[in-house]
Amino acid sequence: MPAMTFDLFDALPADSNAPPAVETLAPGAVVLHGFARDAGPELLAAVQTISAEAPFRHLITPGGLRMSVAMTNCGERGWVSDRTGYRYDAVDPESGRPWPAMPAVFRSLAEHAAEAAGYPGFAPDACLINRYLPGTRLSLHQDRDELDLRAPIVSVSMGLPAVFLWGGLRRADRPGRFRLAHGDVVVWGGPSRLVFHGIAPLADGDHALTGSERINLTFRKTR
Ligand code: MD6
Ligand code: FE
Repeated sequence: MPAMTFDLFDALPADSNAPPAVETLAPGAVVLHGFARDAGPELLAAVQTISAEAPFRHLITPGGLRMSVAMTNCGERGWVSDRTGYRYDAVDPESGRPWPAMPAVFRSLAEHAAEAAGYPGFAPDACLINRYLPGTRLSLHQDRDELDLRAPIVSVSMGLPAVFLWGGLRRADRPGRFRLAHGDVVVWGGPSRLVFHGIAPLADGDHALTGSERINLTFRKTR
């Protein structure tokens, strides 16, 4: 057999069931598999610093339910919920102080991911940080509290893997299920910007960097 055959064979993915590096969910929406893996330790260290200043908390929905996801924020504005509704606020209502600044490593990763997904010039002013423990879920929702819906959202998954529920433009649309692993980045906008989505209850596990947690960063341009 000519050597070339072996070269070509070696070029095939080791695991042909592995998802492609870029997976398309729908028009305007992609998963960049592993895009944030190298930055993981630095991103997680920054999450520690931020949550020391603005601790994770379980927000109350307008309907009076306590969210199972714990949240905090960094950047110029943070997403908050209480009995009066959802909003972006420059001040952490728990402390009365501005949210911690967005670290340069966060901003740079978000801008590069957006560019790689076909959204050059993304300038996030807010980063919502979600913390999941086994059993934590996020029910189907749209992200529609941002004023400028032309900007995409960049979402970074770290720690334990999750099942991402990806629906349609109507709440009743039956969602597909996609695995999001440590280092995966979802970018979506354009025709998919208002798609309903959520996270299935997190399975038990132990991750080398986060233990029993999943941490998700979502970068937004809120105005
Ligand atoms: C999460 N993500 O991955 C929840 N929203 O934990 C979101 O709700 C989300 O990943 C808007 C855009 C991207 C997202
Ligand atoms: Fe969302």
